Order: sequence, then structure tokens, then C-alpha cells
Amino acid sequence: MTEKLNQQQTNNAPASEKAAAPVYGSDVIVDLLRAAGIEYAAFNPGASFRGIHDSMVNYGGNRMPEAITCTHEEISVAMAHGYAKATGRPMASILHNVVGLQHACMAIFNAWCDRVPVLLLGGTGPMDAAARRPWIEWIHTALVQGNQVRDYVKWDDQPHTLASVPESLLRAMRMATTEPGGPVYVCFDSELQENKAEKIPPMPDWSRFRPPAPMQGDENALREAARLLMSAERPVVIAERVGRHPASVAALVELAETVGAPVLDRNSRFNFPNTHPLDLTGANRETVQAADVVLALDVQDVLGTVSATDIATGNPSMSVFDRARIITISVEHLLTKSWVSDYQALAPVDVPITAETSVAIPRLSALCREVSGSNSGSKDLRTKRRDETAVKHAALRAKWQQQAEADATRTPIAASHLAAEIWRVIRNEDWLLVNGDLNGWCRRIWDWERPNCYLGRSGGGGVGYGIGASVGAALAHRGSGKLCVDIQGDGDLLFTPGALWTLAHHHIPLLMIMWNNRSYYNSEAHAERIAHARSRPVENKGIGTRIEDPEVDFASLARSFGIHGEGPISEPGAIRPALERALRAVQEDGRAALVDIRTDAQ
Ligand SMILES: Cc1ncc(C[n+]2csc(CCOP(=O)(O)OP(=O)(O)O)c2C)c(N)n1
Ligand SMILES: [Mg+2]
Repeated sequence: MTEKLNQQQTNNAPASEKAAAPVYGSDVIVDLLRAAGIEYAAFNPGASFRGIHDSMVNYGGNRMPEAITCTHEEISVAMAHGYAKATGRPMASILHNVVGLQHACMAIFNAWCDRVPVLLLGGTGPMDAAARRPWIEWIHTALVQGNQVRDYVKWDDQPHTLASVPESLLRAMRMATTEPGGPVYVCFDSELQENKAEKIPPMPDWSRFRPPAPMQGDENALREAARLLMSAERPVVIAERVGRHPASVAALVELAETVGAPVLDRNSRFNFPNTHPLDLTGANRETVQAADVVLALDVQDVLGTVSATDIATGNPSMSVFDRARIITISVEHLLTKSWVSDYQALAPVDVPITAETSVAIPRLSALCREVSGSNSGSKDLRTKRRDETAVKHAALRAKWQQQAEADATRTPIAASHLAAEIWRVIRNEDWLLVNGDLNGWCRRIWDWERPNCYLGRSGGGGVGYGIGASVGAALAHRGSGKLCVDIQGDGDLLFTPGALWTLAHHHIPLLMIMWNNRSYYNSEAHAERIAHARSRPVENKGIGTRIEDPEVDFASLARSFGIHGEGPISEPGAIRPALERALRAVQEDGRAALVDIRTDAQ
């Protein structure tokens, strides 16, 4: 019965859809969203945007954008975050005046730090105090809403008249998608939404307001970088968000092969194939320590990344900066605000290049080839380096494989074994890892080769991102046959378990594998570390950090939302059959499925 109602809700275009002339202000807003290519608008409902809500459903026919119901604004924004990483395009999240925006703040911050375009819409007012309903419309009206989030959105606006709405939305979309990308917030006065439009503003030609073409780096600086790389003895490439443009993965492979340089993938996106012999991700410390030239591509924290590598002490050290020449290519520094220090510490850099890596990497490869043509003597050195790197790469992969095999019968279940079991089940599918990586074990054990096969982390470190972003990415792929896999932290899910309802309600297939360590383990590890440092009882590390007594039965939780649930599973041998059953539910029934695996603490 419920299913039937849902189908009706999403499929039945209201009769008014055919009478396509906008009547109200919010009809115009919906026309603009459709023209902007906004496929979905996720929200928890609220009266401050009831005009837009009505127009989406009864004027727009609930498509482009389609309404996605969420049980918390943190979910709707995280969904837009995950959707944008899966597609490269923004979707909308609509936030109810002051309070909805307050709930959304952390998720907006994550998208900001992750440089991901998200279109945030809001409602407020009426700003005309004489037209306000008592109490509620007064307490939910702010001067202005955007103040709450201005420090971590790229731009915010509250258009005063309907005539100014097209420019506002055009600019918002352009700002969000111009690199570095980020969230933008546009708030609409409820009267502007609900009043009849006296004059319909002309629809702009969106194709003439696209974001500017990608920024190419200065040719002289790129040439200098090429000379440094091609004359280096031990160059290394570090890549952080390069793979947000899928074509850049192949371009990075070409650059690495031209230079003969090992690549370290920071995994904020998928940047470099882990089966490539030049991939040394996982041997970061020794590789960076040995380097005489470091090329950092889209690396947000150059100082932290390079200095976190002292082999002898394990402590941050500036020694690499003293020895090596540092080249950076990024547009990261163009997005700097004073409120939060996400710009990180300043790093000494020899060749800083402002450019988008999507265009700079191919150009740098070409320049490297030019340089190498004029210096044939270094060819042997590069070949030797490639061969040596390939040997190290193979040794690393073999070591991890052996570790997973050694852990296969261990209880509690080890992350390495869980990664290996998941891989056995999904390796022949068209999979996409939308969230979680089992502390790096998925990259160590699986073959990560296709662009965009892993979507990276939250960006802002705000826990609660994982489930919402997974739902958003899975929504982006709904109906495509792509198998979206979420490795789901227990602590993360418990912030926003209502996301499971959105999965069920909107028929979004997603394979969720609970990494259920029954702990806010990151915090438990901190408790252990500080107790050690203070010579205090380490046994108390579980107080305030363990999610036990009672242990959460996530499979029952999933089933209560209408989702296929498996588990809890504590025996290593029981993982695979449960995963296979869950996979069938996802692929054959088009449902979401959750497999609760009780694992080792870490
Ligand atoms: C909103 C928020 N609250 C608290 C934290 C501190 N914190 C960082 S990691 C973590 C544990 C998250 O638990 P879980 O998702 O189960 O991951 P685990 O560490 O167990 O792998 C916490 C509480 C945070 N980063 N964000
Ligand atoms: Mg946990």
C-alpha cells in the first residue's frame, strides 16, 4: 500500500503541469531551477518555502526538480554533497528558514571544506513585518538568514524582487560550479514566493552564463616545473582532488609515466589507479622523505602533507622542505576566508602555480616530453626509477594481501578481512564506493582503476556525513545499474538514521556495510593516547566512547525502515553469504540493503 502511494506521489504529474504558464513567484523559481538542470531538491518540509514546495509539486509536476523527503536537514545537504561528487553537478537542498538552516550548518561546512558545489535554497519572512503571522513568522525571520552560514558558503543572496531572482540563481549556480567549487545559499522571502507574479521576468539563456573555462597555468612556470621534474633524481607526485574531473585520472597516469615518478594518492577523490606500478600510496612517508622534487596537485594542506613524514621520529618535520624543491598546482588559495583556518599553514613553495589541474596536467606532460627530448641522457635514469618503483609497488600489494589472508579467521572480524570479503562479492559488478574505506583497506585490497570509483571523505571532518552523502550518490545513480557501496560507521549512522527512511521511500538502491566497531573509535583512540601521555588508566578509554550496553541492532533498525537487513555478523565465515544475499536485494529488487558486521575495535 505504502509503495503504491509512493509511486503515485512521484509519477502522477498533476493536471496543472500542462498549463505551463507561471502564475506565482515560486512558479518562476521552479522554472529557473529546471532551466538550471536541477534534477532533485531534497528537504525537510517547512512553511517558509511552502510556495516553492507547492510549485514543485503542482506546477512543475514533481520532476526537475523532484522532491526528495528527508528527516533532517543534515541529510538533505549531505545528499547534495554526495550527489555532486557522483555527477559533478549540483542538486538543491531546501532549508526551512532559521531552524532548518541551523540543522544544516555542519553539512554545509563539510561541503565547503570539500570544495563541492551545492545549491542551498531557503525561505524566510515575510520581510514585510506588517504581513507576518504572529510569533512563528517573527521568530523564524532573520536579518538575514545568510548571516548564519556566510563564512562557509561561497556566496549568499536574498533577492528583493521577483525581477532579481533570475540573476540571483544564475550567479549562485555560476559561483558554485566555478572552481574551487562550493556551496551557495539563496533565500526567498515567503511573500515573493507566494504572491502572484505581476510581471514574469524573462528566462535567461543559461548557456551564456556558464562558469568560465578552466584556468591554465602560467606557461613559464609550467616549463620550470617540467625542467625540475625531468632533472630530478627522485621526484614524487602527490594528488588530492585531481580525480574530481574523471578525465584527469588518465592525464595523471600519463604525467607520472612521462616523469617516471611515483604517485601518492591522498584519496580525497580517486586520483590514481592502485594497480599501476607507479602507485606508492601507502608508502608515503619513505617516498616523500627520499624526494628531491615534490609535485603537489590540488593538495589543500601542503605543509601538513609533506611535513607529516619524518621516518625517524614520526613527527612533523620541515626536513623535506629543506632538501626538496616543491611545486604546487591548484586553485585552492583562491577560496580563502578568515573565519575557519581551512587554508592550512603556509608552506614554502618554489614553483607555486595557480591553475586547474584538469588543464595543467596535460600541458605539464607535454612540456615534460619536450624537456626530455632535449636531454636523452636522463631516459635511463627514468626507466631505472620506474622499474624500482614497480618492485616496491608489487611488494606493498603483496604484503597487504598476505595481511588480509592472515586475518581471515581472526575474531573480532578484522578490517583487512572484511575488505577482502567485500571485494570477492563485488569485484565483477559495476561498483562505486560512495563512502568509507575501512581505514585504507579497500584501496589496499581492491582494484581501484576506473575514474570516480571512490568519492572520498567528508572534507570538513563532520561526522554524520557518511550516510547522507551515500544516499545522495546512490540517488544520482538510481536506475543506472551501478552498485553503490557505503562502508558505514556506526557512530556516523546514529547521528542521522532517518536517512534509511529516505532510501526506502524513494526506492534508492544502496549496499550499506556497517563497520560496526561499537565505538566512536577515533575518540576511543584519543582517550587511550591521552591516558598514556598522562600515565592514567587506559582501561577507562571506553567511557564516553563505546557504543555498547546496549549494542545497536542495525539490521533490525534497517528492517524497521523497510530496508533489507542482515546481521549482526561476528563470524568471519558468515560475511560472504550475508553480503551475497544483500547484493541480490539491491540488484534484483532494487532495494537498499544493510549488512551489520561487528568488527574489531579499530
Ligand atoms: C559532528 C561531530 N561530532 C564529533 C566528532 C568527533 N569525532 C571524530 S571521529 C568520531 C567517531 C565517529 O564514529 P564512527 O562513525 O563509528 O567511526 P569510528 O571512529 O568508530 O571508525 C567522532 C565522535 C566529529 N568529528 N564530528
Ligand atoms: Mg565506530
